Amino acid sequence: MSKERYIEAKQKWAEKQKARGVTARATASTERLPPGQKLTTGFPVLDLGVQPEIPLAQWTLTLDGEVGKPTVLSWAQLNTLPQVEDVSDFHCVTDWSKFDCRWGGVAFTTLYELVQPKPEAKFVYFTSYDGYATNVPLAQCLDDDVLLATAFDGAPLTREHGGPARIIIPKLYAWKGAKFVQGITFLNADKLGFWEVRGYSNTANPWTEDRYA
Ligand SMILES: Nc1nc2c(c(=O)[nH]1)N[C@H]1C(S)=C(S)[C@@H](COP(=O)(O)O)O[C@H]1N2
Ligand SMILES: [Mo]
Repeated sequence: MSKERYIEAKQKWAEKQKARGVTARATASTERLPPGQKLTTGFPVLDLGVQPEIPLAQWTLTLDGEVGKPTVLSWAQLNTLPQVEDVSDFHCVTDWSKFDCRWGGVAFTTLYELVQPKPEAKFVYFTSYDGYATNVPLAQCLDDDVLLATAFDGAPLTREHGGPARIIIPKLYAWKGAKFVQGITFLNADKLGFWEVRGYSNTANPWTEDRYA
C-alpha cells in the first residue's frame, strides 16, 4: 500500500470508530494487557513506510522551545550522557501489545535537566526524520520509564524500529513514541502531532481504550 493510502485508511478507520460512538472507558482496566489488545511475541514494524537512513556522523537531536539552554546533540555527545536500561510493555493502537521490551538509552529526565525547561514549558512536541510528529504533556514525559532509546535487547536499535534513536513512553499507545527522532520542542501550549490531527486521541491511555479523539 502506498504511504498516502495507508495514512488515509488509518484516518478513515478513526473517523468510522468515532461515528460509531466508540469512546474511551470511564474506568481504567487494572490488567497488565490493556483491553482490546492481543499479545504478540514478534515485533511488528509500524511507520509511514519511510525508514530514513541517518548516518551517525550526520545525526543530531535538537532540543529547543521554552528552555534555558537550547541544545543540539551530536551522536557522540548523546553517548556521553548517562545510559540506562528499562524493561517495559509496548501497546500499539492497531491492537497488538508486546511485553518485556528491554530498551537502552538516555532517560528523558536527563535531557530535561540538560536543557532546563522554563516554568512555562508544559508540553513536548517530538519531530522525526521521516516527517512524523507527536505530542505529550511534559508531566508524562518525566516518568522514569520514558527513554530516548538507542538500544533494544542490548543491541543498537535497528532502523526499522526507529534507529538511531526513538522515544519510548510505555504508559501511552506507542504512536506517542517518535521513531527516528530529530527534535524535542518544549511548548507552553499543546500542538497536535501527525496522528492526533487525523482522529487519534490526544491522551492515548491504553487502559481506558482511549484510541480516538
Ligand atoms: N517517526 C515515526 N515514529 C513512529 C511512527 C511513525 O510512523 N513514524 N509510528 C508510531 C506507531 S503507530 C507505532 S505502533 C510505533 C511502532 O514502533 P515499531 O515499528 O518499533 O513497532 O512507532 C510510532 N512512532
Ligand atoms: Mo501504532
